[in-house]
Amino acid sequence: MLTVFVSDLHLSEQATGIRELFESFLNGPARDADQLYILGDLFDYWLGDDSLVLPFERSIADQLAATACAGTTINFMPGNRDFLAGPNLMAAARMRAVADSTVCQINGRPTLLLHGDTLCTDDFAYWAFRNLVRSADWQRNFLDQPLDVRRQQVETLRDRSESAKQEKSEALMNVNAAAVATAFRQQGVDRMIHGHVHRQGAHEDEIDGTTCRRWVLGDWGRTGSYLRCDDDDWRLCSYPE
Ligand code: LP5
Ligand code: MN
Repeated sequence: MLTVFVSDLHLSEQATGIRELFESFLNGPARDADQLYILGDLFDYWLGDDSLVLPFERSIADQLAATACAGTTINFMPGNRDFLAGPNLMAAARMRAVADSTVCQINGRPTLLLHGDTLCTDDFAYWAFRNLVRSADWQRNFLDQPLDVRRQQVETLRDRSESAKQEKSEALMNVNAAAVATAFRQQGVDRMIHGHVHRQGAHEDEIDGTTCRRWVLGDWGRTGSYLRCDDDDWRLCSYPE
């Protein structure tokens, strides 16, 4: 059994290098795997499933569907940039939707999977923003607007988010240790995988006398980052190696 995990690719029409890297990953390590998990922020942003009419969005969905048809089960968890991904994207890309903070059996081991933003509990400004855009009313109003208006709003939001981040410390934008411990305790697991913070690493924390292991996926740039899990070895890898 081979399972691979990625997150934080931030695919966009402009970032052609990452698109090519991901396409080759889908035809390589992902095709060799039984399961591919995408733990959020596959897209730089997802404006709603009606964007599947656009050539870039459609081509990514088609590439994912081709890998799924070749035999890899693809599981998609939304991130803070693509939480508007809906059933039409899942169907077009032949992906299975997995909710944030779900315990899945990964090669027979119960493992908590998250995007990772919910572990960043010190970032109050982000939480205010998150609560707003995750409300059903807000999403309905947003999706009622034409695609080009939504794109304009999100471009403005990206600028505001980038300047807000300049004012925040690295520690504030990282996971909160108590939130990590609470997640392990509440879910009753000793393994966790997430992305979002862009700090690839494997961590071991002693929680209530149990060694808990947490793998953090890296973001994609000139190279890709993925976690490769076979039955007895879970390893963070670069792509290409
Ligand atoms: O994404 P990343 O890692 O760079 O930064 C995140 C947090 N920022 C965000 C914003 C997204 O990056 C923007 C793209 C989302 C597209 C979603 C599409 C549908 C929604 C459309 C909304 C118009 O998530 C950042 C965190 C960082 O992670 C680390 O955890 O710090 O949070 C922020 O920077 C948020 C700011 O602190 C507050 C933003 C204030 C803007 C308020 C505008 C409200 C509504 C705007 C409507 C036009
Ligand atoms: Mn994210």
